[in-house]
Amino acid sequence: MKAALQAIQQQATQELEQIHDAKELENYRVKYLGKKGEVTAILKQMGKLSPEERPIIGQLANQVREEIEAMIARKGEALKAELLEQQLLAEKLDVTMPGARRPLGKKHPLTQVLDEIKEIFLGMGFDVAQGPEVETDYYNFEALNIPKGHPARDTQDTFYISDNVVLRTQTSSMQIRTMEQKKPPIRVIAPGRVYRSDAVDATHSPLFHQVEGLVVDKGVTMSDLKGTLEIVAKRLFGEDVKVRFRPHHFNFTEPSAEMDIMCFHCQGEGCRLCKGEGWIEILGCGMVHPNVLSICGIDPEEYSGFAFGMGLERLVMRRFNIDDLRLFYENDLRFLDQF
Ligand code: 2U9
Repeated sequence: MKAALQAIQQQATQELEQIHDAKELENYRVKYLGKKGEVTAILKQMGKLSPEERPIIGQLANQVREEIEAMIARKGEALKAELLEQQLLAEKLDVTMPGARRPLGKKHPLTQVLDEIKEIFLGMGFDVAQGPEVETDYYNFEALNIPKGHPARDTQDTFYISDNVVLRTQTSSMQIRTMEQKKPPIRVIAPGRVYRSDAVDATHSPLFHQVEGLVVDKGVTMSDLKGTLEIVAKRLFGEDVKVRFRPHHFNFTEPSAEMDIMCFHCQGEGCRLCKGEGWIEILGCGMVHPNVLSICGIDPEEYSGFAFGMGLERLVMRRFNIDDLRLFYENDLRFLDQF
């Protein structure tokens, strides 16, 4: 038995060298010290020994068990330290390495120019109003001096939700609400999405963006309109830009006009960009119709105002020389990256 114990100890010492992880170490513990382990088996046979042999072999067996326990503990510590070392090596971080660069997102060209326009008007004391894209017939048409059956309704190709509810064809409802709620002086712009039942092509889309504006106060005149819109044109297209106003007709303004800028490509000579005109149309405008002021509870004898409206897509197309409006909505990064 003594020889058997010595053989076990020798074998256990050798075998320990072959152990490389915690699982193997546990198997090793079970093999020698477990309930059915080799040392335990010897201890179980102690009863068969003579009373003289028993304490000698017992002491030796305990020594062997304690030695194996100590080896397991030492090996366990060594394995842990090895594991930690491996982890530290794997997680080593070189803080001097350059970081991985992520591509930076950009603002959509429509948003870029809209932000510029908002800044220009905010700088001139205007508020920015926002409101619903689904509107009642009253706010979209009636209050703008376009009664039921008026031919001006046909030109706007309206999407009807029901007899009395439409997708707004212009953002003017916001100026109507502003006039209903506030006393003059009023200075407000209303940017936003509008809808018209148009077939999609290079210059038309059933959804587009407008920026409209309204000024109402005592003594507001056509020259305030011209002065204000000329400043806006210069800020957007450069200080050298020349503007002109042509008479036009809108139901909600009287008199009405369209504002052109001199073609920045040919300086008025006429080229492909301005279709030979020398001038490029930028926006529509006019003095707010007295009927519209009255409908909103503002006395046209005491107050006057001017209003304007521009299509954002067309403006951005002119600004960046873009020839197809569909590019704005396709989310093609090769296009969007250029701005
Ligand atoms: C109120 C009174 C008057 C807004 C105006 C225009 C002229 C205009 C078009 C430009 C191109 C629409 O996007 S477009 O198709 N708009 O020409 N809009 S005056 O007039 C108003 C608005 C609100 C209460």
